[in-house]
Amino acid sequence: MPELTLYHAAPSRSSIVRWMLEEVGEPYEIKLLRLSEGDQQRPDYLAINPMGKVPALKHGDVVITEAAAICTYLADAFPKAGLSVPIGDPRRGIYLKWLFFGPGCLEPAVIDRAAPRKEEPRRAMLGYGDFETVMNVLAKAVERGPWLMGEQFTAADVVIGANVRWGMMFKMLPERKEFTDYAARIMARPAAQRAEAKDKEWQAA
Ligand SMILES: N[C@@H](CCC(=O)N[C@@H](CS)C(=O)NCC(=O)O)C(=O)O
Repeated sequence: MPELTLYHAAPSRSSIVRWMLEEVGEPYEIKLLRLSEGDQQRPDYLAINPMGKVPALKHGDVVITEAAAICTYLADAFPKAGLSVPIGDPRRGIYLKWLFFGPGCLEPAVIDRAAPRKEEPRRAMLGYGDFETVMNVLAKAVERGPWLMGEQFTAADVVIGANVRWGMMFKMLPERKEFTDYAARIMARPAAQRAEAKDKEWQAA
C-alpha cells in the first residue's frame, strides 16, 4: 500500500499535486471525487478536508491540504527528487517567495480579472496590488529560464507553472512570449505529460 494518497478530481487544482507526485516519483494512490456529485461535501471527506475542497494529501497519518503547501511538503519530504531548496541554502527565501506568490498573488490576480468585483478595490487593499504588476513581475522571473530558480526545477515551478499553463489555456493570461516559452518548457517535462495523460484517461472513462 502506498503511503501517499491524493484526494483528486480531474481537472482541478488537485491536478497540480498529481503533477508534483509524478515529479517526486514515489508510489501513490488516488481517491477520485466527483465534484459535480458533491463528494467534497460528504461527511467522510469533510473529516479529511473541512474546506470541502480538493486537493488533500494523506501521508501516513498526516493530512495536508492547500495545493502549494502540499507541493512544498512533498519537496521537503522526498529530498532525493531534488525539487526543494533546503533550509540553510541562501536561495531558500527566493524559493519560498515563489511558492507563496502562486496562491497569494498570481491566482487571486487572475481570478479577480476573470470575475471582476463590482467596485474597483484600491491597489493597496489587494495583496497582489494589480494585475499588470503581477504579470510583469512573473514575466521577468521566467524570462531567463529555464526555471524560476535558474537551472534547478523546483516545487515552485509546479505551483507557478500550473497556474501559468491553466491561465494560458483559458486565455486568462496575456499571450506574452515569456509565458508561452515557460509553458512549453513545462509541457516538455515527462512528469507533466504523464500527469496530464492519466487525468485525460479518467475524464474519457
Ligand atoms: N485554496 C485551495 C483551493 C482548492 C479549490 O478551490 N479546489 C476546487 C477545485 S479547483 C474545489 O475543490 N472545488 C469544489 C467546491 O468548492 O465545491 C488550494 O489551493 O488547494
